[in-house]
Amino acid sequence: MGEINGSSLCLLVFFFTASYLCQANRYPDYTKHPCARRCVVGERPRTCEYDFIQEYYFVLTKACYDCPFNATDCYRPHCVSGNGVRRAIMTVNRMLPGPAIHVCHNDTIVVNAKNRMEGEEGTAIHWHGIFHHDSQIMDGVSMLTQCPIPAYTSFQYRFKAENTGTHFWHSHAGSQRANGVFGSLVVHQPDSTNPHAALYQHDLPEHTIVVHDWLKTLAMNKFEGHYLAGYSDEPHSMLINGYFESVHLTRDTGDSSIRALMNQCQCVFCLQLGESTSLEEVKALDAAGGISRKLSGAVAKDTVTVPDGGYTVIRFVADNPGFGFLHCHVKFHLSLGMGLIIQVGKPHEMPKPPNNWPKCGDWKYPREDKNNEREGKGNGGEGKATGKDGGEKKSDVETEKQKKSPLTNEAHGVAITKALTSIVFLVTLMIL
Ligand SMILES: [Cu+2]
Repeated sequence: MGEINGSSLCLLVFFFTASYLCQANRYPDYTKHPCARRCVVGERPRTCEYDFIQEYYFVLTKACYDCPFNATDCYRPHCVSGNGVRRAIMTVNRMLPGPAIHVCHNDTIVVNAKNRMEGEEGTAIHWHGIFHHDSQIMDGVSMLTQCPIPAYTSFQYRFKAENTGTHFWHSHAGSQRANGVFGSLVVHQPDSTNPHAALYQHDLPEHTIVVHDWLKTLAMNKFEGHYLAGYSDEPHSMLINGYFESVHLTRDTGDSSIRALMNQCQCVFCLQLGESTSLEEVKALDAAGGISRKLSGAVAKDTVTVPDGGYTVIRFVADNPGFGFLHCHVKFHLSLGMGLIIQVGKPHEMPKPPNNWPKCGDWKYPREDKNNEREGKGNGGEGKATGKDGGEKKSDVETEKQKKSPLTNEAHGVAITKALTSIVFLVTLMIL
């Protein structure tokens, strides 16, 4: 993930688990969701449903009463206090971070994502860290695995919590994540199967901490300002669970302990070579035996940090047919082209979407309608004579392709563009 240098477009989320957290009970209580339970071996998996209402919102609304002057008011329902600077934001259920999802391994997560952003951009929710075997179409990557969810429509995500761990969810459309659309997603397991169980005295949903960067303006202001007017790309604040304050943690005092799960931003094999590193240099270094590998017991990650001017070697098993988006999690860098689509398997090997799966993409008049126009059968009988030129045939071919492919035409365009521009990506990806 590693979004420490960017503006709020760059989101840095660390999850810690701690047995003591000041005022832990003050957050809206998704920790009391029926699925946020102690996991037991042999228990029947549950279906865990959540409603996500995504809308424009604001820091320090009337719901905050006298916040920040009366600190207690800052913890009222629907009060988002941020860093104390009033600004428009985007939220899910008027919370920052959004609802925390805590489930047990193999539960089914159902999220009814409702886009209530007033006639503006579409959205999609990505479940960062979830493998999505056989549910790859639920990965929530806008214009890759699904069309954006238009305003005032909804989309139901449904997938199995197949891999345990401390993950998070976030919007994968535009700059919405930086504007507040994210939250934690923890897949728990019984103590007896948890290799880290001995590290905890208490492993409770209310001890999840989300640390994230924050802006005092809409992310677009920062983002466009950076590229077009030389603004800094640094974030203005760091927030902890959406609040601008310190959180007190204690270490090993009595029955308290800090158990940090920093499953992001740790380098396993990183070597910084200089101001820049070419692929050829990395290959030459590897050929000379200069890159060691840990092929057993390596830390499993969904995000790694690439040192500035250096490289990172990653390895993964391509056992999940579908289209995956490998990209820099720093929005500024992604926009420069640091992203590519990885296709695993052939289209016929990929999970098929339901029949009524929403489609998106370009549209133009189909040929039969144009023929009707030419023959005077269309509106007014004055359709322009387009003839049977190659352009029309191409259009038909494209339409057929679009029917067959799980990707839209536009998504293919994005794929090609990203693949080409990824040449500047300083990550050396080596599938060993
Ligand atoms: Cu992500």
